Amino acid sequence: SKAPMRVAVTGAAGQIGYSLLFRIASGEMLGKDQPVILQLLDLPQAQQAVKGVMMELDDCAFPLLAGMVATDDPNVAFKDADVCLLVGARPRTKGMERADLLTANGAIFTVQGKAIAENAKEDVKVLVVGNPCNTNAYIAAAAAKKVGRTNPNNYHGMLRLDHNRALSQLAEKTGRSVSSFKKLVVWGNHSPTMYADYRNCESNGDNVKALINDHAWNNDVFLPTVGKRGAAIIEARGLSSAASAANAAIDHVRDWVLGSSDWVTMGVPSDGSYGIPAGIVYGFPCECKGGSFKIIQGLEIDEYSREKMNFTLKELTDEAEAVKDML
Ligand code: NAX
Repeated sequence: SKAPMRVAVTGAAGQIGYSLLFRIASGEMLGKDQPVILQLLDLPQAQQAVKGVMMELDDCAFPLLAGMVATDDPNVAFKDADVCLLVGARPRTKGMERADLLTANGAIFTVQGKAIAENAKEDVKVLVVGNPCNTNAYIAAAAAKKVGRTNPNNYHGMLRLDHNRALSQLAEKTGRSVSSFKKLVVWGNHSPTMYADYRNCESNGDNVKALINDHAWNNDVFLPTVGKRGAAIIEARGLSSAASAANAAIDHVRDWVLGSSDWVTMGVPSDGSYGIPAGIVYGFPCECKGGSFKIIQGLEIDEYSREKMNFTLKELTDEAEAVKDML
């Protein structure tokens, strides 16, 4: 049988953690034949809650769960990790300015990026879920780069929830199944400015843009619905998206590790593709094979798309500017 893989999860006592951990332990992320060891990081005051979650994981008697560690020390949590899911972050509280939020998270993600680079496997794959996830991944990658050892391109932000939300809106609009849609991409930031782009999307041999043929719907209904979906969930549920966010994290890492059969949206450090400045963590269409990913090249960018892509980029370059003294 295979040697266990070590998966570090931060914010393990939180609501996303509660949806995520059980699915990782059941083999939905790394494969039904892949044993896993969970290394759970949370704040000191959350350690008791983490213990409770571990008791429930025990009680599932998952055949693939080969061990668990709970800690408040990033150096312990990231030790020899193959995959790190950075879910815990400083939430925005009443009266907190955007700049304060960025600095509070900057402090967390510089520490965690350094600890990953010093302790994890050299080919570790890191996915940041905690918001602002693109900039938090950018910060972690910068901190990791100073240490060396790990690959700075393997520090990702999660855009997959936006991708999946867009798929479900397309399915509803056209009456077709979610699985019929291929080649969708969500460009940019995980925020209401993201640009979900179905110009290249196909469904059962049809081009989806031609099929829908409704620019007003795209501009006035589809993009706002996908962009504000997180707020709509909070409004309806009284709590932010958790199970769907956990599901998206599973999808992102599963495709990265095991390969993708379609384009997938990943927030990855730009290599300059499509004119996005190098290093900015931006949603791109990617393909995964053999444990690595590459950005799909050569897509045509029309004027409308360029404007949308620049708008969401501006938010990210502003955030990068705001944290530059921390890097
Ligand atoms: P919760 O508040 O339920 O849980 C967060 C957990 O993280 C808590 O247990 C807390 O103690 C822990 N934590 C805080 N700082 C930590 C640190 N420095 N080290 C380790 N653990 C720490 O939040 P939850 O609903 O689980 O959401 C977690 C994060 O995901 C938030 O930042 C949220 O904004 C973000 N989201 C990102 C999404 C995405 O698509 N990228 C969508 C869902 C979600 O909004």
